[in-house]
Amino acid sequence: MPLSIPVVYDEQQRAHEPGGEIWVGVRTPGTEVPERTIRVRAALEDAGAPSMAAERAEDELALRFHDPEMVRWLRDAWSLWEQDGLTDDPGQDRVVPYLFPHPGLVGDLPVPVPAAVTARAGRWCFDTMTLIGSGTWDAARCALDAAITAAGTAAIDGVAYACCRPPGHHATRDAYGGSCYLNNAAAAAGMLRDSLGGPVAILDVDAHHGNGAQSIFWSDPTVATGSVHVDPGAGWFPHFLGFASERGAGDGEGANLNLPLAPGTGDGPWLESVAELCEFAGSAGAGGIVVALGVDAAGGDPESPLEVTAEGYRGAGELLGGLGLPTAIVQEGGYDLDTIGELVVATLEGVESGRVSAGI
Ligand code: SP5
Ligand code: ZN
Repeated sequence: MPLSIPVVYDEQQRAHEPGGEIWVGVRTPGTEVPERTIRVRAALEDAGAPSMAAERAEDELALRFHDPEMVRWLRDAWSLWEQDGLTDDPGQDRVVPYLFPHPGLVGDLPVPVPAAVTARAGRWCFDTMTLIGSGTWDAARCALDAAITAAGTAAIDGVAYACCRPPGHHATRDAYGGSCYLNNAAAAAGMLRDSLGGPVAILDVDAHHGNGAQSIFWSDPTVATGSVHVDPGAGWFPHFLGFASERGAGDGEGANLNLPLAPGTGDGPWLESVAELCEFAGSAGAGGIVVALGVDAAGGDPESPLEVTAEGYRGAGELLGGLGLPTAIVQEGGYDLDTIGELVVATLEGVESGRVSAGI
């Protein structure tokens, strides 16, 4: 049977060519490449899934979870970098930060927008790995549109998948990093919540902690946030957060759930954690879910040690689909080009069969 989940995709995302990552000061080839979603889309087409165009959302809707100054920077960074001649002297062909307004540097003082473009590059960025080139802004903005379109479709038709890149789940209200610029899943959750008129949950199964949504909705009980990921305490990105003790605050106290797992965990305990995320969505009263679908927890992925199989991802899809709720699935990580397509197909097939089991 062909897959029936609609796939929202926008060609514009290919224009984002990060040109590698600067890690420990060394430019490495990087794994977040245009070929990723080209492969996913091809595999979904082969599986018979129908395509849908992304609709352009109003900026006020799409960008509401980000600091307008950060948005302005993301939009203008490349042209400012070029205008400043930095591509010739020192000869850097991407926007790369060198100085960050670390709390140990600025303390409680207000953080200004620095005059120098080179310094501005660190104002809203938390790592050196998330580079900006000529097509980055348009691609990131289109990824948001794809996620919002999928959420709007899910609210009406039950389920949709946004084949997004660049990914978004590490981006916070006012900082980007981890190969993410704008938080696609957060935008989708806002759309789904408003369309359904009640609380929703973001359930993040990417191998890395979904720190962006955690931070954006930290005090907001209308978007519960849950994430299963490799334990940052075992030495994995994002290192500084993603611990089980982080539970939200104020009105959002208890509306954040982190389930860190040891490296090498594999399908069994990983699926138990996915089931726990599903229960959490239920107890948060979620009337819909956004699945932040990273397939980088798979064995063979260069960015994580979780050793989940394609059958594991199918099982996760069954659990998530089995909730029987309106479901927007948003692509996050997944870096093994040879398996990324089949992993996404397996997950979506699982979602479909889970929904059938739930009587949808
Ligand atoms: C969306 C997403 O999955 N972002 C995760 C980015 C995590 N990147 C961490 C990179 C850490 C350095 N990798 C070095 C690989 C050296 N072979
Ligand atoms: Zn990841």
